[in-house]
Amino acid sequence: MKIIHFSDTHLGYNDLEVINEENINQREADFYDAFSQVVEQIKIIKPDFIIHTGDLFHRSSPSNRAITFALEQFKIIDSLKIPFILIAGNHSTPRTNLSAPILKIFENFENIFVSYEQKYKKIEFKEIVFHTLPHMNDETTALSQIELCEAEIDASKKNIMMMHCSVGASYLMQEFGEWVFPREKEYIFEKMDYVALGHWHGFGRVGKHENVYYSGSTERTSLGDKRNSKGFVEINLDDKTNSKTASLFHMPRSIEFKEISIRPIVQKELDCEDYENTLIDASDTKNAIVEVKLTNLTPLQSIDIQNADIKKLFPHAMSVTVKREFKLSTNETNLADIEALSLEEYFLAHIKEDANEAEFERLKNKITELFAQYEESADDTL
Ligand SMILES: [Mn+2]
Repeated sequence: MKIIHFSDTHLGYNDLEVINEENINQREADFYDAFSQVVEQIKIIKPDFIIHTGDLFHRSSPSNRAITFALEQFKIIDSLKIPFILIAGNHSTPRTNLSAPILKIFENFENIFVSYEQKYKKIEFKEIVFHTLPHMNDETTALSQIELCEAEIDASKKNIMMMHCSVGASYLMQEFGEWVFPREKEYIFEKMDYVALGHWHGFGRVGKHENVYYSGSTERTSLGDKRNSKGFVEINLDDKTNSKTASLFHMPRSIEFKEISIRPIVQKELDCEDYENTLIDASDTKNAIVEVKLTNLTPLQSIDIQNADIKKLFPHAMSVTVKREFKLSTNETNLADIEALSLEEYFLAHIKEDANEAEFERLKNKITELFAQYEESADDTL
């Protein structure tokens, strides 16, 4: 029996203010692309079941575009006649009872099974039971729901547990309302054939549990997430034998991470000690998200080197962000540089980076005027 597990697809997420040819935020489009890649793989692999462990959408009230995209993809999945089981994560659960959970829109598909009502739900098939524990805003309810789940384990079938939470403190995402699975209940995992987790965005096995996995997200929701490998998990379960000894061990035959191809993040460092002569290799930055760190900067250089100049070094990148790191040791010349530089000059250089020429000229006059006024009032000799 084959299961595909994916999670944290965050449809509707957008970032970086880059618009593509179809007038869609490029990062938003990247997330749709990642989802489509998983669906393409599902068509090829033809698993027996598909599971998604939460954060299908980035927000609990997604945009029309995100909803439309999801409905199109779900129609494709539904037509494959493979049962698709989904649970709600913290991003798709409304924080108040006033708004309806978005996953409700999938209730009318024949092969799609959703669990979003902040309580345990058992989704049962002939040979397998999916124990779903969607995101719950209230931790006290959560404990009673875990106990319900435990009571429903069916030793004559395969048992799969699905949750969107942190297991142990090492998987905390520092997000509002995240749910930490109680340590004293972790022994339940051993009674399951596989425990599918969502919430943590990197693929990986959880601690000492050999059958407990995060599939990770399908894209990066922050540039701080430097992991370049994203994808889904393919689980092969042995067909259950009736012998008592076999049921003592709940170990899937194989668990394999399948990578999809996502936009790379490339980090570059530019040492400003010898800025003029530094050669930069941009050959690996095509369509990439590029992060450039300028190091050993002096304050004067920081004004001279504008972000626009750095961006020109990577003409084929999707986006370029610049981080500035100043030289730590200030020798005499540097101190002189700082003193020679007025606050007004600093400020003007900053404005110049973001404004176009006409706008800069207009602002420049205003700024000069303001600084003149300030200097007058600050001059106590008057
Ligand atoms: Mn998430």
